[in-house]
Amino acid sequence: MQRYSVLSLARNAIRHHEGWQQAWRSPDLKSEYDVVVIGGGGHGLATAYYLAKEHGITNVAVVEAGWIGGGNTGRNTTVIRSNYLFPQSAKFYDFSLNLFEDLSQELNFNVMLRQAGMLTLLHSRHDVEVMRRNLNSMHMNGIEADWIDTSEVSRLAPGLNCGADAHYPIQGAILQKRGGVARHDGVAWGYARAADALGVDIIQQCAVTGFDIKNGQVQGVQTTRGTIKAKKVAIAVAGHSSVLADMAGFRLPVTSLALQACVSEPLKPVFDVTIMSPTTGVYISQSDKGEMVMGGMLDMYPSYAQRGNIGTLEHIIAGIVELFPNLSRVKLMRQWAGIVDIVHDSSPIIGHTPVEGLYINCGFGTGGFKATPAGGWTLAYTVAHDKPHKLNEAFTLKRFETGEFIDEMGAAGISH
Ligand code: FAD
Ligand code: PYC
Repeated sequence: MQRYSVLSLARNAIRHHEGWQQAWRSPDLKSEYDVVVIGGGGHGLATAYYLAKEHGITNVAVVEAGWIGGGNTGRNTTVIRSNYLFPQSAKFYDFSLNLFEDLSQELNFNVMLRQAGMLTLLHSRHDVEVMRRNLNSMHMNGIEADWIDTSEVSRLAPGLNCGADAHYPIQGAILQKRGGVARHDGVAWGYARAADALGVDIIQQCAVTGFDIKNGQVQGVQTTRGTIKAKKVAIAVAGHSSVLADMAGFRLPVTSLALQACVSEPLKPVFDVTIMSPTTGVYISQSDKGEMVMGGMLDMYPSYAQRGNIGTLEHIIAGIVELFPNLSRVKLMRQWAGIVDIVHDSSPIIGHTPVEGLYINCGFGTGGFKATPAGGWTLAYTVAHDKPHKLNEAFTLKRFETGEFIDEMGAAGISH
């Protein structure tokens, strides 16, 4: 564990910040591991951490094509919540939220969790009726969430146009008090440092280019830095899942699409809740730095280009200004996109693949940041025991044979 005093901060500043001890090693790649995890995003790093911590499997490599957290983990808008519709999802996402609540202590790394609440705005009688039903299911699934009226919405979100003159007048909202945000880089770095301390090798700038498969059983992976032997391989590459599946000779029910987001210039604190408006298709939160963090719908054509088109960005801004007219005078500072892996029932896939010894975590689409701890935890369990845990047994590829879909389109936040 590293602790830094004010003195050591000053010393490192004088050294132009060149003397810092690295938070994780840059080890040489070994020729063989017990498990190779492909993808150094939050899910891959969490998988490696829980393999080591929960199952004692420490001879593990995480191989990352770029830099850790450089994919969707570092591009998302950090919303965390568990207000899903079906019992399987509610259990899974609430387990993740529970893990998030202890994560800073668990990893000894501040992931800056802020549980100021998550508001889902209701703009019509239809929204109200649908969300009342959803609220009942949440309660039946043990998820705490409340109906709040427009005056309470207005108190929690100063600047939000709650008047009758709004294009889509606000009729109330659902509030999940335990919802909120966490620092996405912190989650990746925290898992990386803790996994490294348990002996996991984190190998950056190492892309997997193929699989060695014999008699239907994985033997290892080919990478841009050579071949690695491993009897167990776990894929956690989000928007590139179909590419990896293709390398291993099977197909996934996944489409890759760009999802974009943007931030404004920093402002003084305005509100601390996260606000989602399914009717206008946009959401907003204010970061600890003061920027308004905003996003909306997917760019609706398949792509691997990590940028979005201007039409979708305009849609996001129009929706935000509709909700917060005062923000029309605020400058937009940055825009970016990530490639998300969309499954048509808006639920993830965590489990076996048709290749023995090859496992996958994908399909989280627009909403997998909140699932980082649970995604890693359940994938690690599945790899270690060669069978899914109760929490992910409904989320395997089997449901595409049996038709037991878990349609979370309405609860996926940004619908997909
Ligand atoms: P990633 O972080 O993408 O990691 C996968 C890694 O695999 C990448 O680093 C990539 O370089 C690597 N990789 C790919 N191919 C290879 C290869 N051949 N060899 C080696 N490595 C490879 N979710 C929420 O819950 N809340 C939100 O508010 C939210 N907002 C979002 C906003 C945006 C703009 C975007 C794009 C996504 C958002 N999401 C949100 C979704 C969330 O970001 C993802 O579901 C989640 O981060 C996926 O994590 P991951 O670790 O699976 O993938
Ligand atoms: O899943 O809550 C979510 C989300 C918010 C913004 C993008 N995804």
